[in-house]
Amino acid sequence: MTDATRPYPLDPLTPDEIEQAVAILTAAQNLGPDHRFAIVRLEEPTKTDMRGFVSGETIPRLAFLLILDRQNGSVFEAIVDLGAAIVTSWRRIPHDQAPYGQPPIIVEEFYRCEQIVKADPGWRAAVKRRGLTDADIELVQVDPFSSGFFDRDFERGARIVRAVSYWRGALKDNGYAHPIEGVVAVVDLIKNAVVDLVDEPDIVPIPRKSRNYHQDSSRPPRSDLKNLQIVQPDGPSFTVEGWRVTWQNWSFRVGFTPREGLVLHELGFVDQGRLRPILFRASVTEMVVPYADPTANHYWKSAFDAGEYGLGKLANTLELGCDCLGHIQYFDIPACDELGRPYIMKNAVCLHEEDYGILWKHNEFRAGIVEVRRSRRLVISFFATVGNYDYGFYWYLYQEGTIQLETKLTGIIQTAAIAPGQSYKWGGMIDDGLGGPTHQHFFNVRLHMDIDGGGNSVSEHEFVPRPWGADNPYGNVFDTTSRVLSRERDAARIADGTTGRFWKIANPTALNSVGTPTDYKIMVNPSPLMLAQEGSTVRYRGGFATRHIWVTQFDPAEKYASGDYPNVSAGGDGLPRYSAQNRVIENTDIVLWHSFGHTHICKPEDFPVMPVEYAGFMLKPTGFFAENRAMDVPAGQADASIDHRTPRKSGCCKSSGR
Ligand SMILES: [Cu+2]
Repeated sequence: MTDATRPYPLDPLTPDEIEQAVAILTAAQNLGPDHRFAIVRLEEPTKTDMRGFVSGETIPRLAFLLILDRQNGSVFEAIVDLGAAIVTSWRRIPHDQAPYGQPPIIVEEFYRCEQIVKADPGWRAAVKRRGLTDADIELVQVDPFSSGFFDRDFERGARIVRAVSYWRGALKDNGYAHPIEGVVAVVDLIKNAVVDLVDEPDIVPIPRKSRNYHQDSSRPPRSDLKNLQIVQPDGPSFTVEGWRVTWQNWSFRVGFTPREGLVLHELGFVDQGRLRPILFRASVTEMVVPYADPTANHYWKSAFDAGEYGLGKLANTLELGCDCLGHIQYFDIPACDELGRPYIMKNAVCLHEEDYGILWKHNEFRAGIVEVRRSRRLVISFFATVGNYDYGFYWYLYQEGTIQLETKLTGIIQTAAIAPGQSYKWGGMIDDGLGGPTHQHFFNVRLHMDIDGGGNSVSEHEFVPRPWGADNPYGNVFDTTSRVLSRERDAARIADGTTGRFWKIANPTALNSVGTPTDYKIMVNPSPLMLAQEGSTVRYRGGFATRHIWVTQFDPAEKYASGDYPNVSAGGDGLPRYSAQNRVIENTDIVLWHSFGHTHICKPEDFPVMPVEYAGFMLKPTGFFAENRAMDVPAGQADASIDHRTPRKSGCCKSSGR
């Protein structure tokens, strides 16, 4: 245990620590006004380090810093030991050698890109050919889109974005209703110049119909919605001490990184008086959105929103009553801006409880026993806005031991201008002259498993009908196959709903009440894989999305499904590379990675802002506990939220005789 003045080893860096890390590195490496702090975060201790910590060892507080020299494009990774006040590692990243790769796009580049584009005579001429005036250009929205990679001279080793533009009638006008088709400026953010310009010969008119969503501009709101309040008069059932949360036998620690956003550390469940580990660390390490339109404005679009922008860096400040309803506990996240100054991301992570319908129920008519329990779940979430899209990441913990991740996809779709009288070949029409290109969204969650501590193994199971025979005389028998995935290459797997294929993560040395290894199963949803062709650059860059399940032997250097530097990378890094080592993954320290997503065919209902689409998965106890672990949930605990002024002695959830 730590005292209150010292951070727990997994706690995010404090503002003071961020300031110290920046100062130590700046002095040691003589950093100047052109150096940018692309990422500053805790360099986390490993599971082994943490076991040492529990038995009394001290763990140094380390900061990881990613530095970009915007003068010459050099990139450096540094580790600073805060206790010793020294730089323990300073390494140049060979971004100029294949497979290349760049730090994420930083906020100042969003603004710089717009200035560079609008000052470029070629681009100005191209948009004027489409009917824009100098005054119109002032209001044009320029999106610095991560560029993808096609092995062209101006891409190799360069720090580029591809800029697409939108006409706007006013500053608050929704530009995505007015795409400027056929014009793409490739902007080199080190040379501060447009290095390539696409200006298609065929002019598609810019759709001018306004499609806005902000409150002053949209239709009058419906008037028949009554007030809904969530009341917890006795306060919430969770306890928060620093970054540690306990609730209904669950225990975990909140973490946060610039790239991943929310991280759950040391997630476990107290069972028979013992805290039993389940996950050492869980986070979404990448997501990619490849587009399926081959034309100039779209073929290269494949945003890797974690590695090319940073889900944590783009986290929203959440608002009570709007983003979150009920009794909310917010976490403010210490962060570092690109000039190396610490700041606080207010209300970036939200923690609250939700009623979730029925947990379990039985109505025994003979004896007159009616027992029903209401389910409560703990929600820990954050929202990131990456350009046009907004993504919510919601972890749910349930009282009987289930863990769920639900991602929420909303915001504004990418759009394309369509010539009058034509339909959109590569997507769906959403309004006159306006289409939405077909695309996919792939998330990848990294689950560093810790089922009951010790080594873990993953097994694959399927349901198969048993042939007729002496042991199946009525034809009703079917079997569940079981095979342990023993090597990494054998563990890059595809889901199959027709056979109900599923995977268990077990601790082979911890036996449960019926004598088998304790385990959890991962329940994956029907979910597409990458549909881009073998040999396409997006498939190579987003290789993690070609399989639903990957299992790797833990290596602290293997943190992200797409590798360390997906931005302007030729690809090949991340899970396909990790997995190709074919290490042993049986009864050892393993990481389970799951790719899941959504294939999005755009439709009128997606505009001007699309209603939330969901994707996700669950981890369920399947032999981890000795019985339904929620049998001890009390009856009637929801009554108070119905009417707390006159608490009922017995209510609908109570056992009642007839
Ligand atoms: Cu979409």
